Amino acid sequence: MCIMVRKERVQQLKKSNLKNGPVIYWMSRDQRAHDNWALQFARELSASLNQSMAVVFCLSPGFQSATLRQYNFMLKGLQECAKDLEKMQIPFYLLRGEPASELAKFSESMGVSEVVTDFDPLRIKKKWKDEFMQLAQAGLYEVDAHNIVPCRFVSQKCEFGAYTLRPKIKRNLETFLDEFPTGKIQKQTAPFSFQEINWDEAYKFVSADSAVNIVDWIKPGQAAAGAMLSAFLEKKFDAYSQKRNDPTEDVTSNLSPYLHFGQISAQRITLEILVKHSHSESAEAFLEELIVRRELSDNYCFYNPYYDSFEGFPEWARKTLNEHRNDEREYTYSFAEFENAQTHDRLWNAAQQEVVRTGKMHGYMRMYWAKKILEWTKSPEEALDFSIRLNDRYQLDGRDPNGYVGCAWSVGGVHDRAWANRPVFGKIRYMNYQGCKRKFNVERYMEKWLKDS
Ligand code: FAD
Ligand code: FO1
Repeated sequence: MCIMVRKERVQQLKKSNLKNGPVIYWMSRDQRAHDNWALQFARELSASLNQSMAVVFCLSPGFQSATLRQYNFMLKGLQECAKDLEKMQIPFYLLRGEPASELAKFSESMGVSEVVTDFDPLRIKKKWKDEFMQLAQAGLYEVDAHNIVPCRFVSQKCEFGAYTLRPKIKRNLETFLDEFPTGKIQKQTAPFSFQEINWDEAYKFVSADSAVNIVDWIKPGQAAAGAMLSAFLEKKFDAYSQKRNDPTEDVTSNLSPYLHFGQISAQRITLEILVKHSHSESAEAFLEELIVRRELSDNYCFYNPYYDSFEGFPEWARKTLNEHRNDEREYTYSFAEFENAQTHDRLWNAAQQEVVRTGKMHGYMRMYWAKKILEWTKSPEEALDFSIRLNDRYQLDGRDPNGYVGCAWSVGGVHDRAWANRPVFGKIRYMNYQGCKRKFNVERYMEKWLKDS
């Protein structure tokens, strides 16, 4: 089988020290058996080397303080992914511990010559890959299975905003929106074999914080992701362009937890939309978010090492926030007061209750929610820290480039422009209760999320 995966998706990070040996796909970000370019590349590479192939996932305990809510969603999805792979005759191994050393040990024990892993712009993944390359003899390829237009290819710098990245994505979209090859079943060969995985053991191993409960309104896994997409396209899509910013309306896709864990491919979603709804206003609005905004987040995190700190903000934003550091804060709250929705603002408290209860705050409220944290904390650094920590603790889709950018946009004007100067915010875009009131029925939203609290 020749290599069909576009070379722009593939980055060889390290040449192998071994002449031959089996291939593994070190799965991390894109946790799915179908529509996965990293898996596809590993299959093509192993076939071209006439070697066998397996998939390996390493469970990292306490991954950036993820709680039971996120680990449950991920583990249920991995369990389904392992079954899908077995139907394709591809063995799946679940390792536990420090990923770099566990993968190096596994590779050495199996004589693995090439490891393929998926692209992820976050610092922790770069650390894992660098450590792995220090420890292992095997070569390392990285394949961008998350972005439709590969992050490294579409731009080689940190973009100012959607307006600078959008044309680069648009002119390449047609080329990279290709159909996924239907993976033919390959025979399973040594040294890999099918593993009986004790998933209950895996749960115990992560020993995640159960104070943040599992949510039951959304079912984890690849099949449920497909069902969520179909339901969105059939029932909500037409209203999306008009009502997507109204948190009292349920018209957004609810696909972000699946996209975060890679349980569904953005490319698959786009291909489905272009078949069923191309050139509608909703398609335009939705694909702007799904492709431009989402891939802009990867661009920011990949090219800006300070993606989760004040230093990462644009110069104009740091300047204006510094000028207003000593402005009087009418209210200031501790992390616990925010977490327990104990501010003076019932609308803000309602948004916090929504994410504590459901694991997913409406996108429009996330902007208001984070901007009020800027207004009611001692410093922009504390505001960014609180918003990221609260976001990642309660959101199912947390710990994602979209979240670091969402918080940095709200608090530090990333990808935004300067607005009229005002206390505390300086020229950072301001949002307030009155603005929400003009946009949607705030009473209805508060009624829904504050009742029996
Ligand atoms: P839909 O409107 O159906 O959008 C479909 C997909 O497009 C989303 O799943 C997402 O992948 C992408 N998308 C939509 N809006 C954005 C956006 N503004 N930026 C980047 N991609 C977008 N998104 C996360 O995935 N994880 C987070 O932790 C996260 N934290 C955020 C924090 C703040 C302060 C803000 C302002 C935004 C945050 N977002 C985050 C972005 C956005 O709010 C969510 O992606 C969206 O609400 C998810 O719901 P949905 O899938 O129903 O959205
Ligand atoms: N990736 C892994 O390779 N191993 C893990 O154990 C792991 C746990 C985890 C828990 C919560 C969460 O939100 C993400 C987690 N990830 C893990 C990373 C995830 O796969 C994504 O790659 C990144 O979070 C997004 O870039």
